[in-house]
Amino acid sequence: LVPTATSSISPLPTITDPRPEYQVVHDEGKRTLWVVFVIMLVASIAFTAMSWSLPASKRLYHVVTTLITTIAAISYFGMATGHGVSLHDVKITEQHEHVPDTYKHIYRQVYWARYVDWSLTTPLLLLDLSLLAGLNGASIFIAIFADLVMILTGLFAAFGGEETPQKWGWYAIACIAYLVVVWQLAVNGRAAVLNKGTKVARFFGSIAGFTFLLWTAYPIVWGVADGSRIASVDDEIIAYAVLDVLAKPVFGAWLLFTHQSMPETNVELGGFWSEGLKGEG
Ligand code: RET
Repeated sequence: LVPTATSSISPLPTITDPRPEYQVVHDEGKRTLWVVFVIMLVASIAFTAMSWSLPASKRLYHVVTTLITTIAAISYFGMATGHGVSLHDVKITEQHEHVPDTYKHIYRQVYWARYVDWSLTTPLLLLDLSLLAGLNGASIFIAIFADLVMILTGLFAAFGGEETPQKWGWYAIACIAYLVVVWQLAVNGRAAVLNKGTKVARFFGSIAGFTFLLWTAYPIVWGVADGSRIASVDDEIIAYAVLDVLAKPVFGAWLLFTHQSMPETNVELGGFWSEGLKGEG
């Protein structure tokens, strides 16, 4: 690379890279986004149908779970049509001997719509699990706010600059917040659910364990795709698609069908939830 006139007087690297690298979505990724949109839509309709014949007081899990898949459907519609995505300018300094350093530019698409989706849906998923466990209000509050810290700092990490502590610093903060979430559910959730009997405790152990494994895969995918850019944008879309389908429609169907056949999972919220609503009794 040939140094420019300005770079010889400036101590900073100059942008001389004439051909930046573009890491963007292709047909495969776009198709995947549409497929997941349809899956989320169908799941939302199915979960709504499942709640139809139930009294309002028994619809709590249905309402929360349908909201989760509906928000995901909206987010996937946005991403499939090209919304909720930005071109993140990644600058990497390239050092040269004798000539001034230059910047290498990589432009990678970041789907920030995911973080909007997650900031709404992961608290709702935690609410489902917390209600199932009979977790106390203080623990639910801490879990949900730690979860919001995790998602928002994850968003900052996604737009963090290279060669500064930003990206991996935000990532580390998000991981600590994630540990707080896990702690609330694994320690306080497990203690609370014992009051609901062994059947519910066993079910909570399985579905919370499934959730823990899935959720832990997200920061791994993030590290490989957004963090180190080893995975292409299409591969990233496919990886999150698989995880999202498992974490929302599959999780939701498992919860709602089990709830149907296990009355011990009922949540009593009394008048706060359903007083005055039709369909009681
Ligand atoms: C990020 C990156 C920063 C570190 C951590 C993360 C965790 C994300 C998680 C997301 C879960 C999403 C779900 C979506 C619903 O379908 C933000 C990726 C820890 C746990 C369950």
